[in-house]
Amino acid sequence: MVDQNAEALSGVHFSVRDGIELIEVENAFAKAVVTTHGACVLSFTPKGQQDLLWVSDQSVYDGSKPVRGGIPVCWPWFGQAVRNGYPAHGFVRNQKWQVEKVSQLSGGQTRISLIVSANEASKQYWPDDFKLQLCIEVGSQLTLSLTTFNESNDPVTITEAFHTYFNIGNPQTLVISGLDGSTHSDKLDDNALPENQEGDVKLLPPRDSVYLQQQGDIVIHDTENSRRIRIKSRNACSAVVWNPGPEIVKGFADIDDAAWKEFACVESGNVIDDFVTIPAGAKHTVSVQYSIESL
Ligand code: TA6
Repeated sequence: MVDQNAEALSGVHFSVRDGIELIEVENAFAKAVVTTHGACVLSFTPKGQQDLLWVSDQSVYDGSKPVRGGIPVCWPWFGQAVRNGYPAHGFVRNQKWQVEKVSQLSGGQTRISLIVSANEASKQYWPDDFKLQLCIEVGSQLTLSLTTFNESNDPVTITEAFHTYFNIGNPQTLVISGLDGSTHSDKLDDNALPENQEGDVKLLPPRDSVYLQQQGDIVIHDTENSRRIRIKSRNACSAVVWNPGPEIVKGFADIDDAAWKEFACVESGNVIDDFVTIPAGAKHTVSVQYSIESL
């Protein structure tokens, strides 16, 4: 249940939609909506701007699966499950997280801290004791910090990502810069060997691209919406760029066939060979900051 003090905080409102809890924030900088189901940020709209994020109209809010869109948290593995029957992108995005604290910072930003710990459901997939904390800061930028506390007696190896669905104007003209020098491979191009990424990346033709050892800011040039979206990250070595396009989208029950044009997934974290090993009793934090620049 939510901390009663949090309820009293101005500009923070708790509600339920179908079967999941929503936390609605409005402060001097922006509006945002977060669900405790998967600790997923569903919306972030800075004052005078369009929503940074995209959520499918076909999303399910009954808690049976992650909401399609926003910023799903992929942990403790990214991508296809390690074993048959295990959920893709890990299990925490389909678990109910607890509200640890909601506070207003001296600058007027709103900070929400959500946690999930090892539980009976997680033990079927992941034997180790852990605590996972997501700190979300809503200001003129949106900042997320995901901290893994290894509470087991052994080192633990994870992969992780913020699987962010950005609201975009036109996939034909969208360009992504800042991936130069990383090692690129694409799931849709089975034959291609990993290669050094040179130059900007377009969203089309459809891609499911991983960029390992990526460094520096990533910028999404959303010219149709007269904006750039800047992604600054800390302790994230990987980026992923995904758009299903008009054919692959048909395999997603919770994405309308025409809606592939509305979003670009640009994900930040540590995936595949960029895995992270956390010593027993230690912790690891990966974070991203999203900001919108008008053209
Ligand atoms: O990050 C890209 C990706 O791994 C794609 O291959 C596609 O499967 C997408 O994630 C969505 O995965 P989901 O499990 O959320 O349907």
